[in-house]
Amino acid sequence: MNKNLADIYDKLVSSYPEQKEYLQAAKEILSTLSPVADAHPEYVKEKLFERFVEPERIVCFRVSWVDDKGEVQVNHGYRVQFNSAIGAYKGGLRFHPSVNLSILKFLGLEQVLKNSLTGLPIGGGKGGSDFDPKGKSDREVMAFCQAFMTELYRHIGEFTDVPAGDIGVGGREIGYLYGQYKRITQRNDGVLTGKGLTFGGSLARTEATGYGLCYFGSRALQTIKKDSFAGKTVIISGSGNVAIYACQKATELGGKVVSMSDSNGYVYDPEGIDLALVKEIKEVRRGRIKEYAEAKNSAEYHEGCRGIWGVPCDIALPCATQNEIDLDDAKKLLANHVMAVFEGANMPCTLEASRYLIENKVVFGPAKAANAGGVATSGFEMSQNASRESWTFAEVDAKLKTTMERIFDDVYKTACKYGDEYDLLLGANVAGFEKVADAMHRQGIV
Ligand code: NDP
Ligand code: 2IT
Repeated sequence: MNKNLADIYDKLVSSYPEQKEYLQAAKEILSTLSPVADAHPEYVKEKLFERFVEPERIVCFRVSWVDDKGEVQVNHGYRVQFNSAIGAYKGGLRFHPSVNLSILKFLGLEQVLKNSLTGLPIGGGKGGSDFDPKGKSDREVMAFCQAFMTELYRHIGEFTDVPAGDIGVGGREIGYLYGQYKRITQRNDGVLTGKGLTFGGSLARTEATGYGLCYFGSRALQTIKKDSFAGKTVIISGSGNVAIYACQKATELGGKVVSMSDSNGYVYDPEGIDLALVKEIKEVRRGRIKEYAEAKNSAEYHEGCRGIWGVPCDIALPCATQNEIDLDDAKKLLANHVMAVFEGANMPCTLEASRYLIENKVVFGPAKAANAGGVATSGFEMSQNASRESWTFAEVDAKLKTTMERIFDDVYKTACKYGDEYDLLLGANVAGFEKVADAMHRQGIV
C-alpha cells in the first residue's frame, strides 16, 4: 500500500480500534487505491482519501415498541449517510441482532463504490437495527417498523436518502415502513425501494440481486474462461432473498445447485435443489433449511453453516453474510477445484480468502460489483416512481442484465489496465472510486 494510504489506515485503526468490519473494508479498499493516489497528487493534497473513508453523517436513535406480551422493548436504530458526492444516499436497512456501527459503516463504505459502479447517480448509505425479526409475530414486526420509521422519516427523502431492504428486511418490513412514512409525512414519493407491486414497487426488484449475480458471473466466466454455468455444480450459502433468486437463475442457466444453508446448517441434495420447496419453507413458512431434508429423501442436513464450503463444486455463490469464507474455507474450495466464486452477500470473503482465490486464478467476483443488481434495480424503481410509470418484468430484467454486463466490462478493463485480469477486486475498487473521487474533487472541500 502507498505510504499515504497506509497512514490513513493506521489513523483509522487508532480512531476506531473496536470497529473490525469497518477497518477490514477500509483496508481492503485502501490497499487497492495506490494507482489513483499516484496519478492524482491533488487528491492527496485535498485529503480526499481521508474524507472518502469517513461517513458524512451518522444518525443513532432509540426505538421503543411494545411486544405481544405487553412488554416494552428497546432497540438501537441507525442510519449511516456515508457519501452523497454522486447522488442521494442509497442503501439497505438491516435488522439482525448483530447490527452495530462497525457493520453498518463497512456496509455503507462498500455501498458507495457499488452504487458508483451501477453508473446511476446514487450515493451510498446503510442503516438498520439490532432488532431480530426471527420468531416475532407480524404485529410485533409492524410495531417495530412503525417505531423505527417514526424517527427515521426526518432523515430521509426522495432527494436525500432512499433506504431499501437487506438482511431481515424484505417486502413485509418495507411495506410497514412505507405505511408509517406516509402516515407521518403525507408524501407518496417512493422514498423506500423494494416496495410492494401495488404501491410503487418495481417488477424484478425481488429477483434482482440473485439474477444480477448470475448475469455478472456468466459474463465473467465467458470473458475469462470462455465457459458458462451450463453443466456446473453450484453451491449457494444462505436461503434468503439473494440466495433464492441466485439459485433460480443459476439453474435456468444450466447449473446444478446442490447445496443451500442458513445460520444453523446446510442441506446437500445431489439431485439438485428443489427451489419450490425452499421457497415454501423460507418465504411462506419462514422456517429453517433443515425442513428441506425432512421433506426430501434425496437430501441430507448437516449442522453448522460453514461445512458447506467443503461440498465439492465448480462455482460457489456466498449469499448469506460477511466473513462467511475465511482462508481455510477458501483452501477447501480450491482443493475441490472450484473455478469461480461470485459474492452475492456483502464482504462474505475475508481479505485473506479473497486474495488467496485471486492469486490461485479462481474467477473472483467481488460483492460491490457482483451484487450491484439489487441497488441498480432500486435505481430503476426510483426512475419509475419519479416518472409515474411501471415497466414490464422483461424491460427491467433486460436493463438489469445490460447493467451487470457493463459493470463486469468496466471492472475487467480496469483490472487489466493495472496488470492482472483476475484482480477484479482492484478493478472494482478503482473503477468505483474514480467517479466518486472526481465528483468530490469538483465539489470542493465539503
Ligand atoms: P435475507 O434476510 O433474505 O437472508 C439472509 C440469509 O443469510 C438467511 O438464510 C440467513 O439465515 C443467512 N444468514 C444471516 N446471517 C447469517 C450468519 N451470521 N451466518 C450464517 N448465515 C446467516 O437477506 P438477503 O438475502 O437480502 O441478504 C443476504 C446478503 O446479501 C447480505 O450480505 C446482504 O447484505 C447482501 N445483499 C442483499 C441485497 C438485497 O437486495 N437484499 C443486495 C446486495 C447484497 P438465518 O435465517 O438462519 O438467519
Ligand atoms: O447491499 C445492497 O446493495 C442492498 N442491500 C440493496 C440496497 C438498495 O438500495 O437496493
